[in-house]
Amino acid sequence: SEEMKLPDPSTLKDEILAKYPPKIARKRAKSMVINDTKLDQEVQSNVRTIPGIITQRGCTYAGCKGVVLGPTRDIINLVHGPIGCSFYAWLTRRNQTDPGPEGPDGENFINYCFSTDMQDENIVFGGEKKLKQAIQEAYDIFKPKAIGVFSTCPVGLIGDDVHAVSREMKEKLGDCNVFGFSCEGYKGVSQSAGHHIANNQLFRHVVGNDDTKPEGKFNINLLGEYNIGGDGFEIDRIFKACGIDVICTFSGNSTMGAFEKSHTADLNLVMCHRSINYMAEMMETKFGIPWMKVNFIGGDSTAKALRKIGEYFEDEALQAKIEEVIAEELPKVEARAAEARKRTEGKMAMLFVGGSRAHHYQELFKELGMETVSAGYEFGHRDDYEGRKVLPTIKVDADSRNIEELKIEADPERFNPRASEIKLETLQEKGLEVSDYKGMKSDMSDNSLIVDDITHWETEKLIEFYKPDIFCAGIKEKYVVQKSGIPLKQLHSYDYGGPYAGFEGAVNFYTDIETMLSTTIWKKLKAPWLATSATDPCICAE
Ligand code: CFM
Ligand code: HCA
Repeated sequence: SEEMKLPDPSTLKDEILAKYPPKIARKRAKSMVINDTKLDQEVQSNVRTIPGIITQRGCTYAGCKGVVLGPTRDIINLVHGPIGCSFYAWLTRRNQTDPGPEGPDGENFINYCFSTDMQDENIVFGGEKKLKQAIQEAYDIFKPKAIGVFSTCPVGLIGDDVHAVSREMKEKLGDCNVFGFSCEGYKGVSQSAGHHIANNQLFRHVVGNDDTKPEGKFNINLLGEYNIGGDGFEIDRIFKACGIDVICTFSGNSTMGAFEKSHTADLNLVMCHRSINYMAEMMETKFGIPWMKVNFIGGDSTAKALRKIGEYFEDEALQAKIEEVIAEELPKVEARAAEARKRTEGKMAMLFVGGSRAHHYQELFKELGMETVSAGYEFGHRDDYEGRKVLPTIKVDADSRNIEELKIEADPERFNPRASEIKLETLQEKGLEVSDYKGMKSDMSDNSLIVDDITHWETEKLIEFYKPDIFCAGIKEKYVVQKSGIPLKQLHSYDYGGPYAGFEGAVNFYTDIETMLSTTIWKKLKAPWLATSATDPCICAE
């Protein structure tokens, strides 16, 4: 498709900033970048949200308990805190599960909501006793393989030691792995700090506990895939067709057993880099497993990711099989895109989501002939915008504060010989992007507007300026955006649709977007705040 010439958003940026007090305007200006792909522009990110503005962000506890550990079936995730932290996080993320090889009776605690239900008394006199009782009770009823204890804000404030309690209970119970997370909501500036804490504890307490060697020929882990709307199932289907064995997915539909033997894989594939890069790095250092960034969002990206895996293993039979799968699947995807494009070509999209999807999903819009005029992450870091080239001395990521760094040393006894044989440089010589990756910035057009941790005020002004054809964000944004006449696609939950990953996912996405863009209902809506009277129905006349 012809590249669209985007309008210069400088006046928009000025107008937005003019409303803020000077100090805040200065701060927000650094998070709003008018993209120029020729320049090395810094996008300010991973800094504290300004108190008083409406942010899309969530907390550290959400990133740790909800995002990383949430999708694991057979661990009991016990929240130490007042009941609201559990109740309002109960089954709100659309990570899907299947019963697993053990069938419907296999362990699956995901539907439960476990909490110590702290009361005033526990805040005043301490909650450790109550936590011990809760661990004991959960163990007696469910006999789980593992219990994770998640700290909410008050726990850090009153000083309950979840790690000491977990150690004591692990010893007492004997056959249950109990470990804690200091993931108090305020520990970082967003969910991002919670990812890091989750990675560290999972690595320290679980990964590497089972040395059983895999039987397959091409053994990989898929990192940063959480099976939202069944994405992981679609990717598994493709891997299976290619003859690639998945030892463990971090952490969609995962089990403790899979985590425990994940260090026996030959290669780590990283899908959502933001949430799980720490695990990839630690597994590379300790077990010699290289990692590479992949993207299974979009038909072409999926094909590209598969080919990269084929190249990595340097196996002709595998590469032939991969080509066979692509030849079978991709034409169907392209045909659907071509059909949908009749109604989507030239339309404008905006994406403000999390820490990776605001980038990955631009690919699908591109395949629909659409232009992303503005995008940003809720909690991405600089490398998610600007990309990272691996030069051992340079690490762009300054990382979250207050986090105890995990010291890891290489374990020569358990180094994966096949994986470590293939050196990083060799892979880079072959042109494979290994341990480095592109950020959002280089994939966006000049003059597009990148906004980190977008505020509600900025959202309204952007909509007014661009009048985009579709806005992508989450549940908090959905209805207010739709009331202003713009359809909103949730890229967190997929609005009960999906999968959107892989080949079949791309087809689903094209159809859903085509439908949303073809309906005329949005143009008939008038925002309630523009109502002329109390009885105005807020529907525009034909
Ligand atoms: Fe990674 Fe995610 Fe995302 Fe994320 Fe999330 Fe999510 Fe997301 Mo919601 S791990 S960064 S913390 S891709 S829960 S599955 S949709 S904000 S863009
Ligand atoms: C989270 C989870 C969330 C929220 C989605 C939303 C998800 O950040 O705690 O705001 O609609 O994907 O479920 O990102």
